[in-house]
Amino acid sequence: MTEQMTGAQALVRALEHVGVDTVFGIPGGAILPAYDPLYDSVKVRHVLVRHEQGAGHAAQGYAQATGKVGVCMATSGPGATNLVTPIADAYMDSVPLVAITGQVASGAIGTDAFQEADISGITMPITKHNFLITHADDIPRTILEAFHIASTGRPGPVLVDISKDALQATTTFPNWPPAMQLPGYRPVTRPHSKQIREAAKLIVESKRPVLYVGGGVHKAGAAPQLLEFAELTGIPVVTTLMARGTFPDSHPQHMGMPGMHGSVSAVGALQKSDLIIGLGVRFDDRVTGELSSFAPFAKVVHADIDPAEISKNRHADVPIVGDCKEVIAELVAAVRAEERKGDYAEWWNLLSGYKATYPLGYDEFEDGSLAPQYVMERLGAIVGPDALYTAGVGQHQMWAAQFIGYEKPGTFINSGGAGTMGFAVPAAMGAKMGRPDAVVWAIDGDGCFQMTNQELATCALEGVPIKVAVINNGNLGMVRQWQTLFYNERYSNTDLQTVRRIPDFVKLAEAYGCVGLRCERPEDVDATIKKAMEINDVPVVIDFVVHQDAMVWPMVAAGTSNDDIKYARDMAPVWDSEE
Ligand SMILES: Cc1cc2nc3c(=O)[nH]c(=O)nc-3n(C[C@H](O)[C@H](O)[C@H](O)COP(=O)(O)OP(=O)(O)OC[C@H]3O[C@@H](n4cnc5c(N)ncnc54)[C@H](O)[C@@H]3O)c2cc1C
Ligand SMILES: Cc1ncc(C[n+]2csc(CCOP(=O)(O)OP(=O)(O)O)c2C)c(N)n1
Repeated sequence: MTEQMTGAQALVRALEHVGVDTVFGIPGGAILPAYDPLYDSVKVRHVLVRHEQGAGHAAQGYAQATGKVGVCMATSGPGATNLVTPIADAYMDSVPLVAITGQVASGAIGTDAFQEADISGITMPITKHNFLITHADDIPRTILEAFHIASTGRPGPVLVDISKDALQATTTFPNWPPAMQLPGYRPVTRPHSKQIREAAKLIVESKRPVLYVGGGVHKAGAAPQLLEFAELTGIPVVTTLMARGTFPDSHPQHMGMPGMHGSVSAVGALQKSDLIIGLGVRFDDRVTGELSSFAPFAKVVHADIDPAEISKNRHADVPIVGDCKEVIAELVAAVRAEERKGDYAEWWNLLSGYKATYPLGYDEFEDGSLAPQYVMERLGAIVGPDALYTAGVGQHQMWAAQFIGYEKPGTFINSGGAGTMGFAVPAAMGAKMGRPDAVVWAIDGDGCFQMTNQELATCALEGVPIKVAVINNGNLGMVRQWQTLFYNERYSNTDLQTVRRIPDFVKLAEAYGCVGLRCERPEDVDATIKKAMEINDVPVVIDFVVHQDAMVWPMVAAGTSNDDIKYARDMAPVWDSEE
């Protein structure tokens, strides 16, 4: 049955039809018509955030915790431009997001009207697709299309910009679902069988294969298929920052995370391999290091749902376009069908040697101050593998990747491609709203925390009891680390002075209606984490005051070869690049 209503009412009705239960946003003039029917919706909960950037990251956290599309909303002009960072972040990390923005009335577009910004133009290069709607009749179909595009194929952000007059005009709500008009959009999910057979042949013939596993494997929901494939073949596995937990850290075939701050065994597994089987990975520069010297002996099988990724950075000898769940399931069948079996004994000798000789580790401080890596280890041990962890960007993010220990897919949610400081707190809020049953920890730096901590007010008011571990080293630590290593210890503008307790994070937490705790000594870490775990009615912030000189190791310096990986400062090269 068709029904007459305003464009704004049609928008809310369409959101209900596509299954939206949570929208993060802030109202303003151009989007105001939409907020009126939103007020009446019993299906859609609108969460009033404190900054639109928080709305975008919360929607990302929600999306990554639930596998559904995250939704954020803002008004025109500055409201919309405040969403640009999370939209770019979602684009880089392939997060399904729909951002809905109000636009000035269609007749005023292009006149520098009050709060006008060409947000569809601005976000053109950072969205999977975007729409500008100026007719109310187009709203329901476009919403359906936006959700379809965001969530299928390679997931990504879609912007829907709606002029104020379209929201106010009268329209007829169509029978649901309306027909989508996306003739050119047909993501390929089934891999080509010839390519699969070719890959299986290379796998059994190779002597030094490695499974290079990325965010696409988790997005495909293919962790069980990956486990079966890895155990069937006995091939070592590395998981990128975006795939932590997709293969259990505790599994004996897991070599760890590759890349700039990866483990020696994972970097070595790629660098020394004769066959890289890349599954849902981007051959990102943080992983390859200097591209021309990356994995010089390896042939490459590369499977990705987005054909544009294949051979983008590294030539693929066997390109496979498809969904990783189907790709891996078919690889399992194809390897089983091969009469031969790979012999990787010598390869395992080499990699086991790397693993035993160069485990992840860190130095304690003689003055008894806290090592941040120890905090991560204890968090992982006490909180356990069922929790969701988000992270900001910097040293704490890398330590969280290295030392917590992930056993389950999707349990580590962070900003990989864009590296957006301020991601952790709002993403944790969104994750907790999507998965209220889960314990959600935000691991943040003192720099990052000061970018978006205002969402703690939202958490306290909306009853979202996240837990925040601020790794407070008083500095923009990751930048300071680069200054230590590459700028002669000239610490230009990286001292945040939070050691002087400005702001005092405990008092700040209390001002936001949260519980604030402080921990400065190793012997207090367990008790403080346990105390935070016992508080489940309000958000908790722990100010972990750590030593400012802790560094992230191993490290491949930016732009250099993976062959130059340093296990620790002033240590000789790990291997001979000719080997
Ligand atoms: C400070 C800092 C340091 C970093 N250091 C490291 C590091 O040491 N190591 C590291 O690994 N990363 C590091 N990163 C992250 C890095 O920048 C990249 O974000 C990351 O390496 C990319 O991971 P990925 O290759 O798994 O690709 P993702 O960005 O996760 O991309 C996923 C790929 O899978 C594809 N895909 C999506 N869905 C499917 C599907 N259903 N089926 C098949 N394919 C699919 C997509 O098309 C895409 O190509 C760092 C980031 C920061 C901020
Ligand atoms: C929005 C943004 N601005 C600047 C940077 C550059 N940057 C990367 S890490 C970092 C320091 C982060 O400091 P902090 O949050 O204290 O974390 P730490 O590295 O000390 O753990 C900076 C400034 C960034 N990634 N994002």
